[in-house]
Amino acid sequence: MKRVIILDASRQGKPFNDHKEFLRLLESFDYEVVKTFRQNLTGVDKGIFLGQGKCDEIRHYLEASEIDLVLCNFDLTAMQEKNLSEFFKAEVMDRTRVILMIFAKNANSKIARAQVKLAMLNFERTRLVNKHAAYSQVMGGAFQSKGKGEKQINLDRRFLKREIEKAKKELLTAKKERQVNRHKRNDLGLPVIAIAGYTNVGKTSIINELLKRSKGTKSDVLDAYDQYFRTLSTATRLISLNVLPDFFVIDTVGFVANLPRFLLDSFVATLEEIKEADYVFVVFDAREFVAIDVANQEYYPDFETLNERLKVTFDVIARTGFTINAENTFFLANKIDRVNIYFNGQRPLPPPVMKMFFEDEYLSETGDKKEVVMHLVSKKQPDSILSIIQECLSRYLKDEPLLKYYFPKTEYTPYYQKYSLIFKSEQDENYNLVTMKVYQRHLLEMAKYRYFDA
Ligand SMILES: Nc1nc2c(ncn2[C@@H]2O[C@H](COP(=O)(O)OP(=O)(O)O)[C@@H](O)[C@H]2O)c(=O)[nH]1
Ligand SMILES: [Mg+2]
Repeated sequence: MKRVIILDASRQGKPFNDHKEFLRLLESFDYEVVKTFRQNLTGVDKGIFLGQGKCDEIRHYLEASEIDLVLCNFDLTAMQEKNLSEFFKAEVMDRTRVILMIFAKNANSKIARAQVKLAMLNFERTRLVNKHAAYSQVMGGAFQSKGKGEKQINLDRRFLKREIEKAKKELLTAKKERQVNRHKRNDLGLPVIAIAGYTNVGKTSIINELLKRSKGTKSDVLDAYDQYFRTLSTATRLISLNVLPDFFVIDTVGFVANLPRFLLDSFVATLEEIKEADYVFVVFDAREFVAIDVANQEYYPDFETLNERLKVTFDVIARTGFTINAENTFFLANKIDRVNIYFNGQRPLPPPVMKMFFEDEYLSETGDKKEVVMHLVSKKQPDSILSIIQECLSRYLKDEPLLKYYFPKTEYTPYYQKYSLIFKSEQDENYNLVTMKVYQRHLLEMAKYRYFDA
C-alpha cells in the first residue's frame, strides 16, 4: 500500500469538492490515506494555491513521515502543480488527474481505453498551454530561459499532437470493431440489469447482497454460461436465486460530482456496458432528497435536490446509447435506513415508493411532466430490492405465455427455476405442478416436461 496524504480546500467554508466522495474514489487504488490537510482559502489563487503557512506545515509533515504522494481534492493549474511538487519534494496530483486514473482503471474495452488515453493526452496538452503562459509570465524578459522553455514546449507539443492523432485512430478502429461484435451478447437469453448512479450510493453493496443469496459456488453456476460469459465485461455477475429466474447484473463505475466537461466522453466510454443492458437501475442516496414533513409526520421527496442529479444521470445514460423509457428504467433511493427522523421517539415507517414528476425528454414523448417512481430501499432490507427485481423480470417475461408444467416428483428439478418465473406451485400424487413463464431461449429444453396453457 502506498502512503498518501490528501489536501482539501474550501472557500468561505464551502468545500470545492466532497471529501467523502474523494475518499471513495481513492478506494480504486492501493492507497493508505495517512492524513488530510484542510484549508479555507481567503485570497485569490496563488502560484501555490494554498497559503504559505499551510504549505510549510505540509512539507514538514511529508518530510517527517517520508510520504511522497500528495492528492488534491481540487484542480490545479500546471504551474501550481509544478510549484507545489517542487516545494513538497513529492508528486502532486490534482483531482482531474485522479479521476483520469480511475477511468483508466475502469476502462474494460478497447474503446474505453482509447477514449481515456485521448482524454489523458488532451489533459496534458491543456497543461502545456498553461505551462507556456506561465513560463512567459514568469520568465518575462529573461531571453535565454524563455527561449529554452519555448523550445521544450514546442517539442512536447509536437509529441502530444502525434500521440493524439494516434489515439484518435485507435478509437476509430475500436469503434469499427464494435460494430461487428455488437450483437454477440444478445445470445445470452438472460436479462441483463445494469446498476448505475453516483459514487457511494450503494451500487456495489446491492450487488453483493444479491451475490450472497446467489446459490451454488461461483464456478458451478458459471459453467453453464461459460461461453457467453467470456464476452461480458468483468463487472458482470450472474445472480442465481432460489426465488427468481437467473439474471445478470452489471456494476458500473460511479458518476462523479463536478466532473470536468472534457472528461465526459471517456466517462461515458467506461459505462458502455450499460448499452447492452435490458434494464437500468438508477440508484440514489435517499438521504439526499427524502425529507420529512414534520407537521404531518410524513416522508416527502425534496425534488429540487434530486432534479439536477436526475438530469445528469439521464444525459449520461443516453450518451451510452441506452434508450431510457418508463419500462426499462427503475429508480432506487438506497440507504433509506439512514433517513432517521423520530417523532415522539418513533420513526414513521417509510413508504415503499415515492412518486414525483419530472420534466424530461427521455421519459416522455409529449414533453409533459412524467411520473418517476422512486423505490425506497436499503441493503439492510434486501427484500425491498428483490421485489423490484421481480417486477423487472416479470416485465422481461411479459410476452411469454403462462404455462403449467408437470415435473415428476421422482425427478429432482431445481433446474427449471433457473429459467422461469414461478406464479404457482401445487402438488398431486406424482407431480409437482408449476405454473410459470419461461425464458424464451429455454422453452425448448423445458418441453420434455409436459405442459399445458395455464
Ligand atoms: N446504512 C446503509 N449503508 C449502505 C447501504 N448501501 C450501501 N451502504 C454503505 O455505503 C457505502 C458505499 O457503498 P458502495 O456499495 O460501495 O457504493 P457504490 O460506490 O455505489 O458502489 C458503503 O460503506 C456501504 O456499506 C444501505 O442501504 N444502508
Ligand atoms: Mg461501487
